Amino acid sequence: MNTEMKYTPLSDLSGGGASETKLRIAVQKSGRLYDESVKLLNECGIELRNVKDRLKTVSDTFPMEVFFLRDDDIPQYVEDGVADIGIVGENVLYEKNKAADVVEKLGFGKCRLSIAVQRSQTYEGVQNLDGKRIATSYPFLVSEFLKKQNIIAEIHEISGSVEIAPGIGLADVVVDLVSSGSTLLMNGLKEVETILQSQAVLIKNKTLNKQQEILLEKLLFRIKAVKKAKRNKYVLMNAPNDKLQRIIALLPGMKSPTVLPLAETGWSSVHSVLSEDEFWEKIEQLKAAGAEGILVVPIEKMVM
Ligand code: PRT
Ligand code: ZN
Repeated sequence: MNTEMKYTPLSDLSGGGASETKLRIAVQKSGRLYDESVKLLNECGIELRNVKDRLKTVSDTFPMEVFFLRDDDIPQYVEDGVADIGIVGENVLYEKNKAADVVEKLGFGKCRLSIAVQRSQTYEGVQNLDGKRIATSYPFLVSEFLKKQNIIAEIHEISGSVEIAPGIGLADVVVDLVSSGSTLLMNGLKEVETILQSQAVLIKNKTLNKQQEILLEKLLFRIKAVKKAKRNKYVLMNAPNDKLQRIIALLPGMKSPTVLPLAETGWSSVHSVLSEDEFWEKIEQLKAAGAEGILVVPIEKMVM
């Protein structure tokens, strides 16, 4: 274990004297993961007190303490057990190479760690990286990648604005996070290889006690219900009774669709749940099968 303390100790943060076990979670203080992390906790019924500019806060609605930290420090805090769990990008987790378990992928903060070269440069494969100077904020992941590919190259660690390195003659190649690709484009670079696909994950310390595990299970149950709800929509429609069978056959539902008689004789209201992946296709099929007045409603939680 790395005993070197590179970050500000939070030892006094976890005090407070309360005897009740609290799950201590580390989330990004500000930046790309902050809003979604706090939103996810809220959607799980975990409301946080005075979040603004705080180093830590507590929830009144769940036994939880929240530490707001730089994302780079989160894996270390979780490995050390200063925080029990954390929300961090896979890119940071694997770069820091700390001992923490991934509990759940959270579906936000999606990006990829990619190799990019100048647009004018020809790139035929990883062998082209041999002997090159590579600028990156991810020296560990890059060196692991190069080792696996038997490539020897020079890694230059830069903490920010990696994309300008080739333009100022600092490097031939960059390895950086990409989401839309516009940063690379604006800097005359092209993406040629992906090293890692990344998203925000919930991580946990390897040795949680029984009570902490129970609280984590509770949280995970809620996170899964929130995630599932986001992938599904509640659909209501009217249908003439003679077309019900065809319509029902198109609908999956949690058990089977709900069918209720309408005030108008010969008509029914059909309710069901559709997954995002097949949503539009199903709506078209339902319409063609005779469904009318189709309403689509978001689902807040989905407990199976
Ligand atoms: O202050 P702190 O250290 O906590 O934050 P930070 O500045 O290190 O990180 P931050 O807030 O920028 O990002 C936090 C996490 O968001 C990252 O570790 C990733 O897991 C995730 N994420 C998702 C991204 C991106 N998408 C992303 N596009 N992080 C950074 N970028 C940057 C990238 O570095 C590049 O500069 O955005 C640019 C590329 O974006 P496109 O859309 O132009 O391709
Ligand atoms: Zn960071």
